[in-house]
Amino acid sequence: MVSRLVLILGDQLSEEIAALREADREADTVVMAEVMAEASYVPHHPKKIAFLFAAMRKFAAGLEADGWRVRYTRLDDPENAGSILGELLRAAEATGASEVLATEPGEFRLIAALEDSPLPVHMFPDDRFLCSHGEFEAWAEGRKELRMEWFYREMRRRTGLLMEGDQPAGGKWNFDHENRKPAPDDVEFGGPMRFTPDPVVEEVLDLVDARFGDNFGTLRPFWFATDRGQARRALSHFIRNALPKFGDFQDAMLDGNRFLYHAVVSMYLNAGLLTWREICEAAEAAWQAGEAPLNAVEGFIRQIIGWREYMRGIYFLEGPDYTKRNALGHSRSLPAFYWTADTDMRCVARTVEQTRDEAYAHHIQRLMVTGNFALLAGIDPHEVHEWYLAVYADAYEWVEAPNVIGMSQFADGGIVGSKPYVSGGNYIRKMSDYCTSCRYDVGEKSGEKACPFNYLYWAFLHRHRDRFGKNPRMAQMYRTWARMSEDKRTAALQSADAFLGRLDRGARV
Ligand code: FAD
Ligand code: DLZ
Ligand code: SF4
Repeated sequence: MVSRLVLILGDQLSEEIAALREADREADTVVMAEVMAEASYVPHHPKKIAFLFAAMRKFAAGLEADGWRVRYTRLDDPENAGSILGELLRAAEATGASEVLATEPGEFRLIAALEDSPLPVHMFPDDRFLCSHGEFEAWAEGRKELRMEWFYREMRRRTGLLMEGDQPAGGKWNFDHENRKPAPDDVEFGGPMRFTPDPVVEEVLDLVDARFGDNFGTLRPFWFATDRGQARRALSHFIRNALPKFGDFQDAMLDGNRFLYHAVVSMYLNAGLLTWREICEAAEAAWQAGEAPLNAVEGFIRQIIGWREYMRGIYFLEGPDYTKRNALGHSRSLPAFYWTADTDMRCVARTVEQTRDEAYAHHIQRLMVTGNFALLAGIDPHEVHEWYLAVYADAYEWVEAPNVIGMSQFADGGIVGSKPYVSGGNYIRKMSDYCTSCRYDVGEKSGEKACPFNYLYWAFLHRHRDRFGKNPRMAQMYRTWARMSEDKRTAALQSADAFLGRLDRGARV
C-alpha cells in the first residue's frame, strides 16, 4: 500500500480536519512540526507560541492514542529542518512516503510553499468554515459593495441560527441599537476560565522562555486552555457567566478590566480546538433556555458567522498582495510605544500593556485605540499589520489582515469598510474610563495638554479631504470641520504637526 504523509499545521488541531478524513490510519503518517520558520515569520507573542506548541503536542498525543502513526518534531530536535516543507521532505525520506495530504493553510505564504514542494501535495479545502471560497466568490460576484450585513443574513438563512422559518428571530436581523452601552461601573464577570499549566505545558513554557524570551510579551502566568476539553469548559464558562451581558458592553473599555464580557475564545476557535457551530449553537441554546437575551446572542453569533467568515472570504478573494496595500499612502514608522507601552496616552498605554501581558485585547481596543491611533498618525499599514499578526494569540493572516489592512487602516481603499474607522478622543471618553487618569485632556482640542486623538482626527480629515470629502457617510464630519473658526482649524493642524514631529523624533508623547 502507498504510504502518504498527512500534514497537520499548528492551527489545524481538529479531529475532523479534511486531510485526516482523507487519510488511512493503517498506512499513512501524520506529520506535525514545531519549526522556526513558522515561529519567527513575525516575532510572535510568547504566549501565542506556547499555546500552539502545547496544543500541538496534546493533539498529537491524542491522535496516537487513537491509533494514528504520528511523526512529531519538537523545536529543539537537533535534526529539525526548520520549516514545514523541510520537515515534510525529511519525513518522506524516513518513511518512504511519496505524497502529502494537506488541508489548505490560512496564509498565502504557506500555500505557495506547499504548491512549490517537490513532493506532490494534495491540498483539500479547509471546510471547518461555514463559507467556502467558491461560495464567497459567488456572493461577491457583481456586487458594487461587499457589505458584511448582507453576507451575514445569508449565513443566518443557511445555518438556520436564530431563524423562525425564513424570518429572523425577534423580527430583526440585527439588534445592535440595544448594544454598545458605555463602560459599566461594575463587571460581574471574573474573566475567562484559567487553567494551571500541567507538565506538558510547563515543558513548553521552559522551551519558549529559552528561545523566545526576548519577544514582546509576558509568558507567565500562562492560563490558556491547551486542549479541546479545556477549551469547551472555557466556552461554557463564558456562555453561562458573560454572554447575557455581552451585547450591552461589547464596545466598552475599562482601565481596570481587560476582558469585560468578552468570550476570549478566538485563539481556541482559530487553532481548531472549538468549532464555529458548537459556539453558535451553545449561544443559541442559552437564548432558547431564557438564559441570555436576544440582543446579546444575536450580536455574538453575528461576530462568528458574519464577521469572521466575511473576513476570511475577503482575504482569499483579494489575494496575496492584500497585505501590501496602502490606499492612503501612509509611511510613518510604527512608534516604539507599540512595543513598550511608554506613552502618556492612557488608552494606548493600557491597551499595549494588556496586549503584552495577555496576548489579548478586545475588538474595540484593537479598532478604536491602537488601530485608530495608527490610522490617524499615518503609520505604514504593513508595519501595523505585522504588529497585529505578532502580538495576538488569535492572529493568523486570513483573519488578521482583513481586520487590519481593511477594517482598521482603510489600506484596501474601502473594500471592507465604506469609511475609515477614525474618531477623536470623545469616542474613547464615552466608551471607557481611560481619560479620567490620562495626562492629556480629552476636552481640549489643541495645545500641549489636548488629547492627541482630537487634533490628529481633524488633521487626518484635512489631509485626506480629496478622497473622503465627497463620501456621504463623512459629510457631517467635513461640515463640522468647515464650520470651525479659521483659528481653531489652524490650531488643530499646528498641534497635529507638532505632535507628529515629536513622534518622528522619538520624543515621549
Ligand atoms: P468576542 O468579542 O467575544 O467575539 C466572539 C468571537 O467573534 C471571537 O472569538 C471571534 O472569533 C469572532 N469575531 C469577532 N469580531 C471578529 C472580526 N472582526 N473578525 C473575525 N472574527 C471576529 N480576530 C482574530 O480572530 N484574529 C485576529 O488576528 C484579529 N485581528 C484583529 C485586528 C483588528 C485591528 C481588529 C479591529 C479586530 C481583529 N480581530 C481579530 C477581531 C476581534 O478583535 C477578535 O476576534 C476578538 O477580539 C477576539 O476576542 P473574543 O474571543 O473575546 O471575541
Ligand atoms: C503560528 C504558528 C507558530 C508560531 N508555530 C507553528 C509551528 O511551529 N508549526 C506549525 O505547524 N504551525 C505553526 N504556526 C501556525 C502557522 O503559522 C499557520 O498554520 C499558518 O500561518 C497558516 O495559518
Ligand atoms: Fe486616550 Fe485622549 Fe482619553 Fe488620553 S484623553 S485616554 S489619549 S482618548
